[in-house]
Amino acid sequence: MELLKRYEGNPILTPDRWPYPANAVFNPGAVEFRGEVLLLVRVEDFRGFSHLTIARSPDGYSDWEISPEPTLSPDPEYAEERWGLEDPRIVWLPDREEYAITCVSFSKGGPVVSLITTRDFREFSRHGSLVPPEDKDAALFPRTFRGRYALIHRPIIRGEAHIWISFSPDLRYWGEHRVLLPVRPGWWDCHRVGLGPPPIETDEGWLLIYHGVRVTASGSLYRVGLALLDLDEPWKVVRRASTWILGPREDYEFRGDVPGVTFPTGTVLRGDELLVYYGAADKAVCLARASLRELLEFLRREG
Ligand code: BMA
Repeated sequence: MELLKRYEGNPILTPDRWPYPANAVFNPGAVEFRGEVLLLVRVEDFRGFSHLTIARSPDGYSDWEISPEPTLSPDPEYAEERWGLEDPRIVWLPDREEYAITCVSFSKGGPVVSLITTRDFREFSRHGSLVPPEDKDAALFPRTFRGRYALIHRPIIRGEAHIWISFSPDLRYWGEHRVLLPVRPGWWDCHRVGLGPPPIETDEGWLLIYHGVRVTASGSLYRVGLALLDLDEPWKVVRRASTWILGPREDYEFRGDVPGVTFPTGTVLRGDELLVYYGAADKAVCLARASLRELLEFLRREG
């Protein structure tokens, strides 16, 4: 049984139907905003730099209305944004009554995670980078734990690319760093792992959708896996599925700038239906859906 079912209308967003010249549109943040699905899409221009642009749809599947110009472009005042903004993840922070966007900004020192907040997706406040480079694939939890914000991210340390969790009292000073989900030598997720969309709160724990990389003779394969974290102590992994639930298969997942990539970065939950937005082959935005209940059952069985 297929847990994540691809939408028949895939890819839902492509560079040739973008309102201005773009080489690739992919790896979007996703959120439900004012009754619509709002995607903050990574757009790569023909210099090879990325910025973020909003696309909205009333149902999350079709009728996408794309902003005619970039929503968030790299700001020259912020040195870390020199070579662009990439791969945003979006979370609503109820205590601050604003959205937290964690994206990768590309500095001279390497990729690093930046925090940008907004209430309305029109005006944005920049908070700079969170932890030193090299770091990527980050999202905050939508709530605090014993008064501390928690960040999942993927630093590269001594060449190792595991998923980490860190804590902060104020979103500025970060500590209590721990490895959360390591790569598994020999497995499909042996070379690199990184968080996908922000963690999803369920009765059984925080559902993590992550990508795992295996390097092969003809390039890297980016597939998608699942894990479950303890609800109150999210540094504890309760379950981790052994098999991937989505991987490159369709033409649009092989035909692009980086063939063999499925890279989820945003979800929208409607009742039991989970819409998962992912970048395909670093070229286009795609959609797959799952039943949240089925994903949790699968983790109970396979985790
Ligand atoms: C990762 C990120 C993603 C990209 C993926 C596949 O390291 O840079 O933006 O989609 O590689 O190229």
